[in-house]
Amino acid sequence: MDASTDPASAIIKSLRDVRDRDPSLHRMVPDTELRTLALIGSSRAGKSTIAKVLSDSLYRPPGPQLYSATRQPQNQWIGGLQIVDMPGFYDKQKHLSSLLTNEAIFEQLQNVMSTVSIDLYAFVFSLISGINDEDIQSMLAVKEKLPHLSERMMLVVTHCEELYQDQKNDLIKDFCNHPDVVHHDLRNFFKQGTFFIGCIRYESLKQQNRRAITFEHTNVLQMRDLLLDKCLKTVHNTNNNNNNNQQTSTANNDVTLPLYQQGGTHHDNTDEKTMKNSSFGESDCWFYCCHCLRTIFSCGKTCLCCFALCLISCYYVVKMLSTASAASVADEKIAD
Ligand SMILES: Nc1nc2c(ncn2[C@@H]2O[C@H](COP(=O)(O)OP(=O)(O)O)[C@@H](O)[C@H]2O)c(=O)[nH]1
Ligand SMILES: [Mg+2]
Repeated sequence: MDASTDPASAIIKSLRDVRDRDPSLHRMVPDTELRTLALIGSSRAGKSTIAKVLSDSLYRPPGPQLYSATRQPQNQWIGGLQIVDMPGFYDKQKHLSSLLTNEAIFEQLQNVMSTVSIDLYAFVFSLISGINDEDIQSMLAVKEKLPHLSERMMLVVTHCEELYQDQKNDLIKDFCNHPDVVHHDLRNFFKQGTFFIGCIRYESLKQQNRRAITFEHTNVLQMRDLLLDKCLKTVHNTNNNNNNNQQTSTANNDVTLPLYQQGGTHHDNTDEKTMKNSSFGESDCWFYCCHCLRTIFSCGKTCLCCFALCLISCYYVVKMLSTASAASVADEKIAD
């Protein structure tokens, strides 16, 4: 709708004026703070809206829609924070022929993971539909196919613009006590915790309800701040080299470019490739040893475990060789 004829515009404008007078209310990410956040979850959970709200707390959602809008990974930048917005599982389309299967979405995710180094993954679900079977099945599928992401996985609940803190606490308790969550130990999969987000409601805008809009926006600002804070504090530890690569490329922040055309974000993400087929956890010592066996030849880096393993192996090899040569000397003596 044209801003000049849109009755809610004046309310949004006045909120924007107040917000922009105090920059601490609407945290922006410096270009030098390089992080990547991936948004995954069921279709219509609110992933694309999160990307918009992180960019602008006063984002105005469109009216209700029935179908999924995101068809392929979308790339968006907020300063140095790159947000990868994935198409949702259990795609909803008008024509069955254009439906994206869950397998196709996993393939897209694997492609992204092998191209971009992701610091944090947000599994998104909507408060509106409650936690439904599609959410649980999607969580289980992600946990099963990509168990190593647990260390970098957080849960984000959308549509929380009207919630008070105690209601959020109750939601977390309810989630933890959900029979499937308990049965599959899903709670432990989200090692980065639970976060909440929302946006100004379409209905409040439609009704030009200044009080509701102001209340929702105040909540959105707080939730957005906490979520951004989390993004900035979390750096995936194998990311250091990649970050150095990125440092030189942030000037190329064209948010309209599709994911694979973003200059400078194409990392050599062999770590992800290795982990894909690994059943070891990241914090597991053996994981690092296996990791070392790969890196020891390429960059010479190794860990103490591998170093000790090498020493022990060398000791036994030398011992075997000396026993063998002693035996052959003894054989020769006997033969003489
Ligand atoms: N009020 C409100 N509406 C939301 C929120 N998140 C998403 N929506 C609405 O829910 C619908 C689906 O959101 P979308 O971001 O496209 O979901 P996606 O398929 O996961 O990307 C849209 O109509 C959004 O406007 C939220 O936090 N609060
Ligand atoms: Mg979307």
